[in-house]
Amino acid sequence: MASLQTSDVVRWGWFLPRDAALHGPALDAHLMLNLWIVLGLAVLAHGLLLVGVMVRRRRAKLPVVMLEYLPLLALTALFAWLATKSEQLWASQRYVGADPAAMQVEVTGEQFAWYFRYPGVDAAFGRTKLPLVSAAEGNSLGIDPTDPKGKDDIVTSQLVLPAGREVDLTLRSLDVIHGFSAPEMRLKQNAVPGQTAHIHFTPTVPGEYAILCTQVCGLGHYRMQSVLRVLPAKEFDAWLTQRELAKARFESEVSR
Ligand SMILES: [Cu+2]
Repeated sequence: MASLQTSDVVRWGWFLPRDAALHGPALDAHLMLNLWIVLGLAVLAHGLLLVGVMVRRRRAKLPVVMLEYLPLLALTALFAWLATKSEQLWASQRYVGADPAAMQVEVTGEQFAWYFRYPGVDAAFGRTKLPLVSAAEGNSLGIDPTDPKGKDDIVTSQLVLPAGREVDLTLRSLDVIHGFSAPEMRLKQNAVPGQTAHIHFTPTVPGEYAILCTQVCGLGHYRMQSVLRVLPAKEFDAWLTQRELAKARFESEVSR
């Protein structure tokens, strides 16, 4: 399990973790813009208060338009612009579809674990059925054995991804609402039972990162963690090939 290293705290501070995804800098910049604007407005509000007190003392009268309507209009425009920009950043990972060539990975939350499924060599996920879900029988996701597309599907407990390639995650939940979160990837998206949600991103920096659950999903919520391993492209290809071969061997032994 990746843990927070003292050197990470020294290097990245307590404010934000390191940024290891392509879309991260834009989100961080927008967050900083929001914070600077709020700081600016706080200073301005106190300045106006001071000026207001002084003006009041001199009994000078300013028109109500200058005092109330104009600032209100300016603030409405400012916050509308910030909200629109935030919405565009948010939607670019969800409503704007991923590149058709993006790698597909399915993420499933369950009390209290994350499962990751790769479609295998046929690039298609097999059908799943809830009544077939059985961790004891090695089928935590309920993959239907009668669907040939599912024969080569690979299920892992760690999310392993190649650096520099776009990934399209499909999020599901088997029981309650879970919050899929990878802080260094600037990702956070709920997994809701009965629904699928898509979120796409491109990891850029190889390394090991934490995956958390950000919804209080039950008594074991505190231990609902996993690891995201971002590998250089060649290492990832080797990892995937090894997994695919192991899966093919397993399937041929089962069918014997
Ligand atoms: Cu959870």
